[in-house]
Amino acid sequence: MTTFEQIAAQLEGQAIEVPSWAYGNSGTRFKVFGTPGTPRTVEEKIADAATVHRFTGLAPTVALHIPWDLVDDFAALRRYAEDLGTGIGTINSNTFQDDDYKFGALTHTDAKIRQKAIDHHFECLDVMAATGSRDLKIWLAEGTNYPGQGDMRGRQDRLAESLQTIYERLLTLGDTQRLVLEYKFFEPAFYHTDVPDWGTSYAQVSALGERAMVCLDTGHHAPGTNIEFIVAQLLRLGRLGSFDFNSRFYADDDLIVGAADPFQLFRILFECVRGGGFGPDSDVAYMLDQCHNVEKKIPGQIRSVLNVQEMTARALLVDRDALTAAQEDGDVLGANAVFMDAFYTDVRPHLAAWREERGLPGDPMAAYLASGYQEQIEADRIGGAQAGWL
Ligand code: LRH
Ligand code: MN
Ligand code: MN
Repeated sequence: MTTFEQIAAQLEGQAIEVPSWAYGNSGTRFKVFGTPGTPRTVEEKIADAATVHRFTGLAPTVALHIPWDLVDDFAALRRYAEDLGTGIGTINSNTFQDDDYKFGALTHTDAKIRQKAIDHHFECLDVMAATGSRDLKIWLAEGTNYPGQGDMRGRQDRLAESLQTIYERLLTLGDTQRLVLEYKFFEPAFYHTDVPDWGTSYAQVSALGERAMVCLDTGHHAPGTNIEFIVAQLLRLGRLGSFDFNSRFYADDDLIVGAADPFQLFRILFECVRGGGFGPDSDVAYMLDQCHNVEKKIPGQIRSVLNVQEMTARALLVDRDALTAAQEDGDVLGANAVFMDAFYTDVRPHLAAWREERGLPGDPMAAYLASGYQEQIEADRIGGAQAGWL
């Protein structure tokens, strides 16, 4: 049995990026409930993200979404974030809220519309140059609702061409920047989606070059999909760029990661540990892509990053030698027991002590709730903004 002491050092430096949009008001198409204390500006979202990091030590960067988080001076925004102890991470493009993109953006048949969408990505690259961000993340809302509505094959070809143009410009930024292409099997298009699955994303990014990767959003699969298998395969192929973590009961619910199915999160993180997708030598970016419809947002984010940390610790606890031995012996139940022993280990007391040793609160949630920050923002911020995506 592996002990917590044996794996503690590997938890050092774990980073889970938080999304700026998690701090805005959100809901469903039926109702958006306002939450007292909701940020009114990008700066206030960043201040809240920095607060999550201050109490957990787990979330050193915040992802931005353009144009939701558009400001005049991104270099100044970067300094503002750094002064608060956080950094600006992934830049997300947005081609899903403009009438011109009703029938496609990077796949559109009209070259002018395609160019407009490409230019938007160039603008995102300019933002990255100012913020020092590594990753440009692209999720496309493109597809069709009816058989025959579009030429699926032609759309793939145009997508490849548009992505190539964006990728070539990205390479001029420096040696480290990456393009990360996210897939989603449905919504807002329902008959066909242009990047519906990891295979399509993989095919598209492989054609671009080494610095183009796949983003796996845990909410973007059909029910019952073995997501950890996809993780294993993408790591094997060297193309797992990043995670958008969240959890789901039905579809793209964007609920707190690890809330609906902690065991699935454990299995995913085990494949990361197993396949070189975790630790200082890994380039895989761990991010949250969540919204908090009815709960308070900062506590929701604190709970989320702690869930990832807890399941990471449990995944590290799997006795890999014992597991391999049982697997090779054909000891079906023995192998399963090794796996489950780690999953059922309660690491929370160990993690509390681990945090205290590092000058962090043992119970970040309690410390946040006692800090007065929530009361302060509820008093100060009147008329908080809605998350941009609704
Ligand atoms: C699409 C998505 C994508 C967007 C975010 C707001 O469903 O997961 O990552 O950028 O939601
Ligand atoms: Mn996502
Ligand atoms: Mn999503």
